[in-house]
Amino acid sequence: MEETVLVTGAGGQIGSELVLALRKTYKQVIATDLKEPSGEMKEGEFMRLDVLYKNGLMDCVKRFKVTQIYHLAAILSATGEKNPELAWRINMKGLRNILDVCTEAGVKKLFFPSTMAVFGPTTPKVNTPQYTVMEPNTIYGISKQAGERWCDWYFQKKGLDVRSLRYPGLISYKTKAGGGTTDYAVDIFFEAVANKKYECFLKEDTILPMMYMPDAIRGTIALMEAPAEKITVRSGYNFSGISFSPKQLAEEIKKTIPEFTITYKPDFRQPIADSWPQSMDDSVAQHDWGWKPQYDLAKMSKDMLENVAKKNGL
Ligand code: VAH
Repeated sequence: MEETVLVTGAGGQIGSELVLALRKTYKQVIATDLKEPSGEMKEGEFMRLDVLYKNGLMDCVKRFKVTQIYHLAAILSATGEKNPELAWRINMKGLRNILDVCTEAGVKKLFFPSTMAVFGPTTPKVNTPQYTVMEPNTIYGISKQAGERWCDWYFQKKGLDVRSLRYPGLISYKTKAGGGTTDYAVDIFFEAVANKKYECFLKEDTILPMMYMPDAIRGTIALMEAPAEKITVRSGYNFSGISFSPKQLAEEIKKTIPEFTITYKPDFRQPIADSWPQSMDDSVAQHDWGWKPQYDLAKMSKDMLENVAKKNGL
């Protein structure tokens, strides 16, 4: 049967690259978002879609005979702390609408983006296990932890083939990150190339799990295309790439831009970062569906600087 893929939140940091990657494999990939598309996504199928409007979602799924959904629409950690009600509504009601449309319309597979933010200050910080204490203290993390529980329930009780990854901070140059606590690791490259300096909103020794977007996109599609019998986790797989601090990242950038300087001015995002792991153990993902990252800190930094420079016409 012909596969038709629907992506919500397609204009975001992950969505804008995931749509392009999926269009290399699938003939019909419908990119949807609340805001109009930009860049390369203008060329393909796009629909304005509000995940809070269930009837519109159902109409779209039935009209295009959607067989898979990647549900990326969400409010991230920093924005969520400023707008708790909005974050809870979009992250929870939006997900419930998606889960119900999938089961009522017979969508075969669903991807749900979870996050390392489902862990909290009482979670072991180094090599955080797949199964451990989870007491998130951000609305974003609480909503994603509840989302994981809903996804597992829809799998157990309704047989929905839903799959999920606990993303670390994602680094990309095609679309800037929006509203996250890990955004410094994206902004620093653009500032380094444009201005040779950056004021970081986290402390220099704040180690966080991160991943280069090409690894994240490849792993996401690999998970969705793995045989169902290999999937043992229906809440969210720990998913990790590289762990580093702002100081370590700045040192790596200086290898290419020796005159680069960094200053530190921690803001409201510091306590959010302090509540998260420093590294995650993703051995279950490695075992179940063969996950293995390809980018380390040096390779990612080099690729980012080259591509940000190209974007700046340098
Ligand atoms: C954020 N980039 O900072 C997101 C991510 C784990 C962090 O989910 O909120």
